Amino acid sequence: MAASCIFCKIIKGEIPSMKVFESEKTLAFLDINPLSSGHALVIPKYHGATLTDIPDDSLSELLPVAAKLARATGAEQYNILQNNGEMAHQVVKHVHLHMIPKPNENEGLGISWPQQ
Ligand code: IU
Repeated sequence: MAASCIFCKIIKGEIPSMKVFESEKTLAFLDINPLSSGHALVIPKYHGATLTDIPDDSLSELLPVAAKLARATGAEQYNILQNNGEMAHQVVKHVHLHMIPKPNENEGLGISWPQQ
C-alpha cells in the first residue's frame, strides 16, 4: 500500500467506489469517467506503478478477472487496455487494466456483475 495512492485508498475503503469484483488479491470497480457503460478498472491490491513492479501472483489474476467482467456485461466486443508510464498515457500510478465494453448492435448491454 502507498499512503498517497488514490487506488490504494479505494482498496482500503477510504474513498468510495462502485465495486464489481473483489478477491484476496484483486479489486475491480467502475471507472469514474467511463468511456462506455460498464467501463471497469481491474487492479491488484499490491501497490505497484507498472506491470514490472508487481509480483506474478498479483499479476496473474488481472486478465482472468477482466475477461470475467467483460462476459458479465454481455458485450460481444470490448477493449482490455493497460498503460505503463506517462508517455504511454498512464495517469494513475497503480497498475490497472481497463475493461471497456462496446454496446451490442441495436441492443445496448445487459450488464450483470458477478456475485462477490
Ligand atoms: P490511465 O490508464 O492511468 O490513464 O487511467 C486512469 C483511469 O482511472 C481513468 O480512466 C480515470 O477515469 C480513472 N479514475 C477512476 O476511476 N477513479 C479515480 O479516482 C481516478 C481515476 I484519480
